[in-house]
Amino acid sequence: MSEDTANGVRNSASHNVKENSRIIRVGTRKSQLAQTQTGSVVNMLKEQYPHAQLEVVAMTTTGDKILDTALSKIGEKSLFTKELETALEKNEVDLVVHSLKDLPTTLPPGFTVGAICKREIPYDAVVVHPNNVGKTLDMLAERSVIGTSSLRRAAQLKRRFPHLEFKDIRGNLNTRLKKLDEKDDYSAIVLAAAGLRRMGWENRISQILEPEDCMYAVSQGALGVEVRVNDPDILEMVSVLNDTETVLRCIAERSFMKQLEGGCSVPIAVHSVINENQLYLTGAVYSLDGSDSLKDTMQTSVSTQTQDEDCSVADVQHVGITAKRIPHNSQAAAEKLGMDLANLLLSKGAKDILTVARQLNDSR
Ligand code: DPM
Repeated sequence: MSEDTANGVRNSASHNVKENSRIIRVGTRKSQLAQTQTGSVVNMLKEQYPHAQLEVVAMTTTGDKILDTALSKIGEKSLFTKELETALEKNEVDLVVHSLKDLPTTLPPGFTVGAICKREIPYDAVVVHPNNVGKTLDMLAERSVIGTSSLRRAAQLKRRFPHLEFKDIRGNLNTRLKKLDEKDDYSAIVLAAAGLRRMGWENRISQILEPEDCMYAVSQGALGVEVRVNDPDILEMVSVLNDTETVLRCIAERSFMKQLEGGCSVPIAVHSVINENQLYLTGAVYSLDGSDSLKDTMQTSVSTQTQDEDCSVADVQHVGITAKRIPHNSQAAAEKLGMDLANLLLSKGAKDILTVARQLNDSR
């Protein structure tokens, strides 16, 4: 008898997946970062399921094609995900690996995030032009131009470093570094440290931005695995990738953003920590120039023990996440924390700040 059978129906369903009677196709975007991220998830799955047959399918998405327009201007939230979801829907692929920060807080019906892997460093990093090696943002000359298309980064950094100017820069990581190094348009650019690390470019980081300088984006640094809601085998299979702390922090952060009705087109930033069973969430909203802002912190109790079995509440979703094995009460508490914090900021006028930011950004 296989050891799976002891765990009942749910696991015997996933028997097919684990014991190589089914080929599992993993969808990814074609960029080097996306392929690296997908490769790391495939390796983690192979470690857990040495007999599984995993195949990577690489695709180009709209977001990869529109390289000249700022992300915040394109409007379409599912820019990097739509083509991959279509493939998922048609059973051409069985799971898709994303940077969780690129996944909208509301997924189209039929899809869910079945796993969130242990978070990489979530902070933003400064990469300087070769002429500025060794410098941090405060050391750069008056009116130096910093490249970023993130409204969130620009708003916070304008506030903190008023001597600097900010200009859009687009393209994948390779393109951005090239634009920085080979021209004299930018003195420095700001990118997610996680992406740089995954690409093996950590040595280009001249400064990691602390939360006082720049708080990170919702889910930054975490990888999410999107699956079909109605594919219990795959859902069960990928659930081994879930990292409890990352799942709870990302649920709280995504819930905060969802309640604020935010996306890429408004400056929203977060910071979260779990310490001795307390989940702390700091969230902020900014005007585009950073002059106006609201920021607050709230906390809730959570349990970070993983559970082998979570049958009773097996497939409950929280902000698009179906995290088997992670204590359900804690997921619900994390989701409530994000909503409560958003409501607190809304009661102080967050809506006005975001509405103005959205209008200004649309008319840029
Ligand atoms: C989103 C933003 C950016 C990406 C907006 C933000 C940055 C856009 C820019 C939602 N997605 O962060 O305020 O700088 O023009 C993206 C990156 C990663 C995932 C690259 C990056 C890698 C890091 C990760 C683009 N999406 O932010 O430098 O896994 O979180």
